[in-house]
Amino acid sequence: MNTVQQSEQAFDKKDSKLVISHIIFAFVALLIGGIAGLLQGLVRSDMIQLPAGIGYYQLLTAHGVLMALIFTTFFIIGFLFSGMSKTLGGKLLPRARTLGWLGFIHMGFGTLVATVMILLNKATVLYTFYAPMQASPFFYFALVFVVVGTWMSAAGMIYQYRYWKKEHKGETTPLTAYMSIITMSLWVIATLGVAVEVIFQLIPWSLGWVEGINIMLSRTLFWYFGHPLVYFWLLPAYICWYVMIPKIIGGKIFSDALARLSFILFLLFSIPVGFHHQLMEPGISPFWKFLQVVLTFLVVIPSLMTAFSLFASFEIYGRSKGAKGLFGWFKYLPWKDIRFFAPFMGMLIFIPAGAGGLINASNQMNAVVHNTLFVTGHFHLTVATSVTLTFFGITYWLIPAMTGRKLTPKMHKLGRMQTWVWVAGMAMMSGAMHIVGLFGSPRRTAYSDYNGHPDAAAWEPYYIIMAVGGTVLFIAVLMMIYNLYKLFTLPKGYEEYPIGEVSDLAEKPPKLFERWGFWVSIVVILILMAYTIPVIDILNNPSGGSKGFVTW
Ligand code: HAS
Repeated sequence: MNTVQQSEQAFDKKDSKLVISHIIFAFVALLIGGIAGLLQGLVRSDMIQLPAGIGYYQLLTAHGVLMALIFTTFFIIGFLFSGMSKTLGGKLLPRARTLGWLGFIHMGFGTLVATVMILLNKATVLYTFYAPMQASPFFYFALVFVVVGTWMSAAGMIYQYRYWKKEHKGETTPLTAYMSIITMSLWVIATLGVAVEVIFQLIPWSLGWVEGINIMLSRTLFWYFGHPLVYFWLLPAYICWYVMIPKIIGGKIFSDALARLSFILFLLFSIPVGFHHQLMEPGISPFWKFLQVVLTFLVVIPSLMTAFSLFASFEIYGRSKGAKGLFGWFKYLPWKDIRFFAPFMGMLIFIPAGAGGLINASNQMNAVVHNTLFVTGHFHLTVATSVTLTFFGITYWLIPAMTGRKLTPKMHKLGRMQTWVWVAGMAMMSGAMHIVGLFGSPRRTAYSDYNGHPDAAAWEPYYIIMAVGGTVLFIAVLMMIYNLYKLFTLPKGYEEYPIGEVSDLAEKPPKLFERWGFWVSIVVILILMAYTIPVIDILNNPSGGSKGFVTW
């Protein structure tokens, strides 16, 4: 079946239900996380005081967990299931769908328990849940449910993929499905680290079965997971940029092989780089930090390839319409189409966002920005703008495609307004965070005037801009929730699930790209190279172990 025929079929009803449930759950998390974000922004700038019984760090934990971990994961899994269904046979196999539902139930249950624990103030450990801050064991059990749920969903997708491969011997896997499998493989390999941390360190320690916890080991295991986590967020956005955007603008995918290669490079290089989050920590020798920084710069390459490919798709399309000059193609892009506009703003903002990442990754500059609001500014541009705006852009066609409805010009307009408000709010908030971070203002702290210190006084105007930006962003969250509701009330009709076709000039991807054994072996070798000796060092020089602290 070719890609054009696929996109003209209505979506399978049972699959729609699975996908929509994930998306709605994601947006509920976004709304609650958004409320926490608004309040914490206002507290941080000293504009409001929280009522007794609600703590700043409690809000910060709710915000981080619900936005960064839950909104993203539910959205991604729903979106990837939709792509697997669309491009691998037109519907999910019953077993794949069942695994998807089991995953959803586990993740949902884990999320509810974790949220209750945060609301009860028994898990105010922020979204990175760093030891020695110690949450209730229920919080850690809840995390296990979430992660095990994602593994079930991954198993469902892999099952669908393997079945399709058996039925289509020798055929190249459709690009969307191929990218989804890489995204989920990256996730499964990465979550092994945090699973070891939670099951073998945090749970026994929070239950009081062991007295001390090896902090260095727990942080190293966390960041082994924590960095590929950011690419787990990014890759689904890249699926949209590589596969859907060319179709939406009326062009073609520049190169299928280049797209696949960039995803393989993410799989290889996104995991053995966690130390770039620990550059300022003692206990890891500079050589291993250096090695992981080199690998960090290698993981930038697939993003540069993506930028190249996107520019090429835009330019080839524009020129086919008669565009002249270096940037003449720009005006041929469908600016009024929200399916394009929101992800495009995400791409545009990914340029400064990525540049910030390069600053963070450079050892000497990391010493300036680490643990400051600069880093908070960085991840609000990357995950909270480039990725999130792309997810919003996907939502605008995904919901109508799932529910048999048609986007209207009014909906496109509402979407564009929402996007502008988000961009304006983020420009203020993240811009101020970047600047005040360079002035030394720390991240992860409530408001303090540091006993009237003049340096801290100079930060105050930026806090106000952050709070105003955060309020504008909250309005944008409400607008998005309203738009989501409107998407379910659109007139009945047909909205395509946009799957781009590959340019006629592009070469076929080599068969080697689907030799999973080969690629996973390289991943394992790279992980062993980057981590074996440092982990042995950490185990050989245990810090004595720390007892748990409840600092809130
Ligand atoms: Fe990062 C910290 C380094 C990318 C998220 N990062 C974080 C944290 C988060 C995060 C959440 O090395 C905080 C964790 C915590 O709580 O402590 N990051 C990088 C590097 C990259 C990078 C090198 N980060 C991301 C992405 C994220 C994300 C993506 C989420 C989705 N980051 C770091 C480091 C730290 C860090 C350190 C630790 C800091 C510390 O000290 O704590 C790179 O992957 C970035 C490469 C990107 C590019 C941009 C390519 C541009 C493209 C757009 C093209 C545009 C077009 C449209 C075509 C090189 C693809 C243009 C059209 C026109 C008309 C102009």
